[in-house]
Amino acid sequence: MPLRLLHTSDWHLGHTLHDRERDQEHHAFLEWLVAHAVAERADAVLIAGDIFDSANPSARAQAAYYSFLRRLRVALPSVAVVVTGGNHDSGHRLDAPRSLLEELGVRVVGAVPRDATGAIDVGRLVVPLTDASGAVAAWVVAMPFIRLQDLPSAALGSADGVVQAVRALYDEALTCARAARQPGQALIAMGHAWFEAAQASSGSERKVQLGNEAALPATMFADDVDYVALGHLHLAQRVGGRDHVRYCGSPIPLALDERTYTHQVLSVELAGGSPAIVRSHPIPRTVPFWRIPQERTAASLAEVLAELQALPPRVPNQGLSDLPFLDVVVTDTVRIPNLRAQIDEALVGRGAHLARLLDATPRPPSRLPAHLAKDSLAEVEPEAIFLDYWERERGGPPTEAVLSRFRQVLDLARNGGAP
Ligand SMILES: [Mn+2]
Repeated sequence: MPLRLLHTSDWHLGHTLHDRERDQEHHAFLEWLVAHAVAERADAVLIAGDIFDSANPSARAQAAYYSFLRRLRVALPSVAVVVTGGNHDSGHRLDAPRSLLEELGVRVVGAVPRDATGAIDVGRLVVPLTDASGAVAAWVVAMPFIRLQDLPSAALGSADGVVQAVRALYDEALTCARAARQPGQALIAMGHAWFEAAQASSGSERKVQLGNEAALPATMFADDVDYVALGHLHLAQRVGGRDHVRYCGSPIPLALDERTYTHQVLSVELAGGSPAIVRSHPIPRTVPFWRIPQERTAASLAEVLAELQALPPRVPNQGLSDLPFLDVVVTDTVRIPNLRAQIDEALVGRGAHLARLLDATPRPPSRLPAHLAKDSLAEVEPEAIFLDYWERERGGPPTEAVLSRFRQVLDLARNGGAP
């Protein structure tokens, strides 16, 4: 009987995007995930880190996590869940309810586990999975995000040393799993790290110690590892061209630039010895992400305003959390002084929420000396710096009233702030 797994990661419960909460999107995703796990008759759900957006998640974010675990259990009583900690999580916070969650078939490895003597407890990184008949069908190396303090200090001197030490820890855990493994049982690894040649998003993945300069090689997983469920990168992708070494990506866009991603859950079918069959299931997006201009990379203010005015009107009972995220980029020939006000005005009554306004209009070059050495700074008049700044930011000189107010402020500053 094949073993069916669902692979997900990087939920970032509690996330906010440009000050907007994501609770509703997360709620819709978790409801979908329960239904999907039932439809797939999943034997296990693997959650590869970054459950929460922060180490100190809100009560609401924690409630979303725990109520998901319960709903899944009620809907699919035989399902196993394996949760590992990511770089955003507090591993110890995830571990705190570990013994309670184990009663519900949820295995948690939040932080790299240690025994009573303080040594790494490799055995606790290895979790058995049972199939529908109750027999052990797979062994999972449930590796959480590895922090520098988890590694021997001698390894920390170089990126190479860090990579070697991380590999050694994976090797130890894989060796432990291989020792337990019987013929016909699958071997699975989980990880929350940066693997080489992986494609990152521009903003939302925090550069961690295993960043570009210390990426892990996909080849560290030998051919006997049937599937590697990775977290950390928000774009779903294969690693090193291997179909069974995968990032599943985040379930919702965590940055405006991630709007083009196909957010997905991976379903993995393992049948005794044959290669894993991996299928991708797109997650329905409940809140749209729009960018203006839509079809082009650059548009003038007039063109942008025309597109904004063509947006659908706001429906009377549409709350903020229902409104599409809107990313507006203006690329004009001169800087527009009251750009934000013009954009806001065009959006009155439209069914979209301005998340970001970027003025990509090229700034004229500064006329100030390129490098102001410390001893020459005194030679630059504050008013010249102010005029240069104002002109570049606002596209023209300040009015007489603004300039006179600037001179008053400067005078105050020079006279020690006395009125
Ligand atoms: Mn993440």
